Amino acid sequence: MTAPVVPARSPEAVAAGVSEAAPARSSAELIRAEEPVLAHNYHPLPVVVARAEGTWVEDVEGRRYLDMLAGYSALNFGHRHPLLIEAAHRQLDRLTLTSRAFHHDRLAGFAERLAELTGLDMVLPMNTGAEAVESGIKVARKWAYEVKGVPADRATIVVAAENFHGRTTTIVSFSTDETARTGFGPFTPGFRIVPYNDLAALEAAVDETTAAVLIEPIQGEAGVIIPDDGYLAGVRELTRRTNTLFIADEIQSGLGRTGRTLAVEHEGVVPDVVLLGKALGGGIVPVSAVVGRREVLSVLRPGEHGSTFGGNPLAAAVGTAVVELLATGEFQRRATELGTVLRDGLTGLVGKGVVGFRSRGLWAGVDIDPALGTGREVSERLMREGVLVKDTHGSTVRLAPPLTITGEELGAALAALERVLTRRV
Ligand code: IF1
Repeated sequence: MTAPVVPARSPEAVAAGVSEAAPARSSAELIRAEEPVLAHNYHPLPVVVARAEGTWVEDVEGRRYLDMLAGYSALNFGHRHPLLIEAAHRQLDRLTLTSRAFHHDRLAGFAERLAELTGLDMVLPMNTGAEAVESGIKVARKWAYEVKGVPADRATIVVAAENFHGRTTTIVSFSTDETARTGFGPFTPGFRIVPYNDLAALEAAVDETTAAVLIEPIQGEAGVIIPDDGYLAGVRELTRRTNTLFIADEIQSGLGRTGRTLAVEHEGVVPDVVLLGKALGGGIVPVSAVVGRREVLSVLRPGEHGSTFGGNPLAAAVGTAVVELLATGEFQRRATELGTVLRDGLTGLVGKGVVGFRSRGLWAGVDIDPALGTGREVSERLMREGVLVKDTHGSTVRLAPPLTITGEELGAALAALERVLTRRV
């Protein structure tokens, strides 16, 4: 079954969805209009999304596409999940922002439910993933000075090569991706970089100055790189033995994506700190959080850290609804079951344009035969087949659909990939 490309609807029908104040412009006109006025920090596919529901997005002209990127895993529950939209609407009609200069009636519940979901004790609510990472770095350093006894300003944090933790100056300070770093120095000191999935290298890098090991349980942007069984357990053992914090960045791997609430659960590991973001906001508002052991987050005292929007009522209401959705286990089950369909489908394409892939749950990094084109070229061909994906590096394409995807939709996406790889459409 091919993903239906709905014929363009009448301009009047399309315009009906657009506010009368703004005259309806075509996709091409909107793309052209962006050029002089929008920073060119992305090279988007030439599709202009105007509406979406569940696994499907629709462009300005009414063409429909299967969304196999899901906002880089920020749309785990699909576009506009009805329960999440309802939670947002209810809160929009009551209270949206107080700042944390005052309490509000949604924050305790959000923190309680999020702590319970992760098996940890305390929550520091922030907004974007990078803010959660930055906050985790600050808390780890303060814990090192006040609890571990590292001399002032000497704390180190060990990270993995090929990491992706966000785009702030400090975070790109420890990136190994020249594109993400070049031109943004000077950089923040205090980080040591070791090869991912290498416990010996990690052991050698951790010493009495080390506050934390910060890693992704599965490296997303690197191409869905899954470490060997035992790596995460090894990191846990090493950090416990050396009184070092294990900080797991689950911003992309967490919240159901791999078939578990957190990816670390595949090895039964409980980190000292978990960083969450993306899908925590239900694809509606930016919501992120640092969730950790009491001993760690207790180092923060009034006035030492903060954020205008961190933990705001609308974010807390949506975040609470997201946690309630995850508490049912439905999305984790779907990611596991349909992950098998994805894995089997990709296995069938190995040797037919796919040279290799890595997958866990509904998350896959697919290495395309470079002879067939770059990841970008494959993404463009898939777009013309009604499927939206994003390439990572070179000829690797990432597949990360909403966890609400049906077996039929997943089959349609895999069929489109096969057509693109075999018929050179
Ligand atoms: C972009 C991909 C990139 C993340 C992990 C923290 C953050 C991210 C594991 C920061 C964000 C996003 C950022 C976005 C594209 C996407 C991404 F890996 F998901 F594909 F870039 F590498 N930790 N990842 O994946 O969260 O501040 O963005 O909320 O920057 O282009 P954020």
